[in-house]
Amino acid sequence: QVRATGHSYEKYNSWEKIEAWIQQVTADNPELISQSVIGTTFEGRSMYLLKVGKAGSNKPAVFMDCGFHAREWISPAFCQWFVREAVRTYGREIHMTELLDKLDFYILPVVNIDGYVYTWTKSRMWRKTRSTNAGSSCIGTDPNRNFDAGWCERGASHNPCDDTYCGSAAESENETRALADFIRRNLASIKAYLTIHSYSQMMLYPYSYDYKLPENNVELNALAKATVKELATLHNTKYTYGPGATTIYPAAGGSDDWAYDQGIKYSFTFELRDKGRYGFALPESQIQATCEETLLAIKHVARYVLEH
Ligand code: ING
Ligand code: ZN
Repeated sequence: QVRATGHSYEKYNSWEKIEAWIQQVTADNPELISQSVIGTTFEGRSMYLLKVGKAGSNKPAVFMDCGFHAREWISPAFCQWFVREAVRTYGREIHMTELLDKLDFYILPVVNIDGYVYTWTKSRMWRKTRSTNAGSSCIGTDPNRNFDAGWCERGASHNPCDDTYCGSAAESENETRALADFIRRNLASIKAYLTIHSYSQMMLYPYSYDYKLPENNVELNALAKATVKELATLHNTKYTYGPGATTIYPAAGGSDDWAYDQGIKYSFTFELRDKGRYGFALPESQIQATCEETLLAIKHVARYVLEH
């Protein structure tokens, strides 16, 4: 399907290959995919957003992003896998067909493109963006500490040299501002916000910036429980689930908490494989199994959202 770009769904792809893939998959599937650019990264790269779904009016939408953190390579691999499976199984598999007929998926394949490029070219374990910081020689802000949700109150640092630096202000980064602006503009249609990270095998919901619980926490807990059960049916991969603050750690400024407080009542952070054996350096041999099981989870959430 995708030719001559050197792109492979079973391998990790450089940004150059992902960018070529974005153009190719859009060109090859005009009935299902349209493309836009929602912003520009600090280093000037275009932030592409794919809208995946059968054309229709007033459709609800699910927003999903990948590649917040540069070193979490399995995350962009999953967004690519998801788009491929959407176009490959539309009209062939009843559930995907119904999902794409009735809702749109907004897919942001890589949020932190500059950081991702840096992990390919300079330092594999880089996490943050690549923006400069006034008064410091240290580079980058943690994009998942940069949202206006209890910004920098806990589990985040005011020191630009730290990996969890919250930035000079909420939405100080081009990348987070572009994402937040898009969601604000499309709040009427976006019913779910899904953000894909690694690693730990967890399905997290708000809140992470505080120990309070979301108003629909009973529903979110039940949905997460059913979703991780579905995920495990494929390869018996075990996920834990719960509110971020008590399930992983308290951390302010995350995108899921921010999206939830904007009124998006189904907001989840997924932490994909593994649980630490390989960590961020998950071998390519696990891409297929990881993406297949995660696809089950995402389809489960989307179906739930459609029915509620
Ligand atoms: N984990 C997330 C992080 O940004 C998280 C956990 C989720 C924090 C939601 C805050 C809100 O630290 C990884 N692996 O990045
Ligand atoms: Zn992350």
